[in-house]
Amino acid sequence: MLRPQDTATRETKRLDGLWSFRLDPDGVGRDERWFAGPLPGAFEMPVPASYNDVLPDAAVRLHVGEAWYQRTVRVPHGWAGERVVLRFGSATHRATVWVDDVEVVRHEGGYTPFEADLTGLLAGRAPGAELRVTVCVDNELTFASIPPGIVVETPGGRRQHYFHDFFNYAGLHRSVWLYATPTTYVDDVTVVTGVSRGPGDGDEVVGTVAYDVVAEGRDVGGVEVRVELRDGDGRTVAAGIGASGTLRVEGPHLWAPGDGYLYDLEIRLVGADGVLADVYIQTVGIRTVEVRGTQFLVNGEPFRFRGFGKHEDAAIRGKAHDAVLLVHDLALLDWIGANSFRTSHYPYAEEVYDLADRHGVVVIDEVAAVGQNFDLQGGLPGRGRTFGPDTVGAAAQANHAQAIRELVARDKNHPCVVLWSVANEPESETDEARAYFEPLFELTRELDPTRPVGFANVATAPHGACRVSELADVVMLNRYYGWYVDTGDLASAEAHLRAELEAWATDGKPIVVTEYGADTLAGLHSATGEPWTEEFQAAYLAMNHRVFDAVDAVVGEHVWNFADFETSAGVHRVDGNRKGVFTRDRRPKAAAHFLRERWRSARRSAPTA
Ligand code: GCB
Repeated sequence: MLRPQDTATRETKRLDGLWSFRLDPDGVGRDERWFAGPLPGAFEMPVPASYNDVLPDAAVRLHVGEAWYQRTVRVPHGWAGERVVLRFGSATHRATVWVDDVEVVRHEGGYTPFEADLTGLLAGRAPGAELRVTVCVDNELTFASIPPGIVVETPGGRRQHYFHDFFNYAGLHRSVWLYATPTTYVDDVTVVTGVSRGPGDGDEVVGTVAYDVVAEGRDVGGVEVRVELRDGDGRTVAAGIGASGTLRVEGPHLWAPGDGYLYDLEIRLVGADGVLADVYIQTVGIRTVEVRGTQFLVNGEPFRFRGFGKHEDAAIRGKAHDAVLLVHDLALLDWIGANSFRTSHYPYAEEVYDLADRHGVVVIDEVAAVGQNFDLQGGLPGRGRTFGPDTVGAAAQANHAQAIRELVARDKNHPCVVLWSVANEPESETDEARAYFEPLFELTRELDPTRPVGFANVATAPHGACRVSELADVVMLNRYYGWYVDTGDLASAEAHLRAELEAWATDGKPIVVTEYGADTLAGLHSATGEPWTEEFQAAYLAMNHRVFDAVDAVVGEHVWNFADFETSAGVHRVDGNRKGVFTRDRRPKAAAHFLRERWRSARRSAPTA
């Protein structure tokens, strides 16, 4: 799905700011047709934001069910006769949208964009019409949703339980847009890049950009697709005619970790009379990704992942996309010498990938399939296995497949994305898990044959027991030796971690340790390095690194987590999860300085690895 864009033929209007908002604890809004007029009893709510922590009110924070947003918007006068689209960056976890009294779109899944074409609805209206946009957002998690959850009735009201370790923030977390395109328009583009040596010309490198443009609309039969690839200085380096083709770039400036060089692919639809029907610009990073044996190669060079599992999380804002935090977080990644992160445990805002592209930061892109494991914290004793007809079954699998489709459709053209993660720590040692995941791996490869696919394996499904890892191209392991097991006993932890990694290495695939970490209370110190202290976090990381450095197949280390983050309340969580290397407000703990030493010196010796 393309992004809203301002070009010679397109215009955008962002609908962020204060919307009217109200909860619907009794679920009556639809019957009472709250969309049909000004939202009754509403108060202000900023967009983008999670609604949970904006007000000091437990009823809002812990609300379960539907919540309503509304605002009016004027369609710019100049858009008369254009195709007009309403687009949501996300609505967590599902939404129904009305424009005036008309339902225009429904969407399931809390972390991918969706849109409604309003052109038909606007037909016959005077230019500059005012529209009432109403969104009903539902935060309930069920066995069918991605991620799963269960709602229980308690004396205090309905409560949402879930099996993942981050707070169930909800609302409109990303920008809402109204945008206009011509009625004949570029609907989609896919680019796949390659790098080869020029034929017969020795060492000369040739980049290839295969493109596939989908045009739609009223006069689509009467337009020709023309593309032009421009380098960072605006010079045209290749051009093509036709909806698909392959451009050759002699001596390309490759996109590489630490070197986010981008080209612009300008796509034009041109009518027989030479008139420009539409123009859209797609950024392109020329690079390759490949798994070969135990190596993960970017542009044919071994790449080692150094960085974090992150979260979209901040005080008050919850999971809102926030440009200030985005720029700051990427600057902190650079400061600490990291080259990559995982979008644990859901697709992030599109702006995050844009910046990662431009900064040469490598991304493992994860779908929101987290907590598909009833054995873990918050589990449901006695409920049996996670995957099955009465639990996470066919409906969940269909939603999971759709979430993968939307993820790949959204992020396929980002050079920063090098690996798809189809789940985090699912039950994976059972036949049912295997049957559930096999088609999802196939689907991901079918949608994108160019990137490896993996999932983050949980400690309770070690090598030999896990039935899903053989489907993966890369072994991704979340391991907490020294924290959840061998707590505080780093000598035992080291032996156990090493034994396990050596076992996984026999599979002959690259291993990325996608999580290792220890809860650490900033400011807590101890001369003897007790768990929860800043000294322990650094010693714990050092132990892990000794093991990683001794096992050749380990090609990546992602500390859990970049920053402290909010979770649901629980006896193991003190104001959230404290495994951050930075605090929630992004102050470095002692471990940050320790990591900086290791990662910056690695970067000095291999700037693009
Ligand atoms: C995990 C999960 C992550 C948790 C983390 C922890 O394995 O993947 O979501 O937050 O452990 O801190 O327990």
